[in-house]
Amino acid sequence: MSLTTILKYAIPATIISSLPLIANAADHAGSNLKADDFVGISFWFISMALVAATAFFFLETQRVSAKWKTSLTVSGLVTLVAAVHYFYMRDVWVETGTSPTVFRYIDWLITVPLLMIEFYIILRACTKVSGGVFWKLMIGSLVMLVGGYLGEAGYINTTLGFVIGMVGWIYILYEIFAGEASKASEEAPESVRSAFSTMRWIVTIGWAIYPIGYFMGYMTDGVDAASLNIIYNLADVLNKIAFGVIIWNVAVTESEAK
Ligand SMILES: *C/C=C(C)/C=C/C=C(C)/C=C/C1=C(C)CCCC1(C)C
Repeated sequence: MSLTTILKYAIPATIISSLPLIANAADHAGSNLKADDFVGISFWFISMALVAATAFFFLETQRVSAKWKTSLTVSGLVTLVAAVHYFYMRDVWVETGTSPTVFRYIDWLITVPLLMIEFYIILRACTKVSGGVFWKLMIGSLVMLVGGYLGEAGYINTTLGFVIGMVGWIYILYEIFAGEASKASEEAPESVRSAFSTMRWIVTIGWAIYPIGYFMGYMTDGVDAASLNIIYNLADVLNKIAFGVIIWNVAVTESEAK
């Protein structure tokens, strides 16, 4: 057996066998989960869905052609990083009944840039796209998240935090709908163009759930901490798992077309 063959099986096997261990490591609060704590239950459900999605995306890298492997790996990293944060967020919620804001934002700070990189990677797999696209999407994400964090954590006025966050998000939307990323996507094959288009609708509609939650949670008396966490949790299923599945679909379609 050659080294590459050994690695081909050893790497996914190691990753996948370690996932339950990771799930267990952060589990201090499990026994305190109450049957009527629906927010806590949603944290549990979603953390397990994220673990399963991670195993799936990593394993499926074996199936697609070389140039699509990176996008699937990145999808798996998004769900892996989120899964680990969910274990900790779940503990904070179950133990204290308060919003795990710090963990939530650390997670976003890692996963949002990774999701943005996906746009760049899938374009790079099939068109000529400049590195500037990558940096613009990165800067937009940072402005969005730093503004939101400063607002939610009480360092600045919540309205100001909201406005700064919105500027970052609108800039990202501009870039993927009308800017350089959008223009580059026009040269891509049909399946990539359609995936790109679905991905940007997720960034529009799926991502809109977070500022709406923020607005209702901090700027009106609309929702309490429990509802805000349910809203953020459900949004993550769409924006992390479903987003990854769309990429998986285009990767498989394009790989089999050859
Ligand atoms: C996996 C996590 C994702 C995709 C998180 C996305 C988060 C946002 C799109 C947050 C957006 C916000 C604004 C647009 C303004 C107010 C503050 C935020 C940070 C909630």
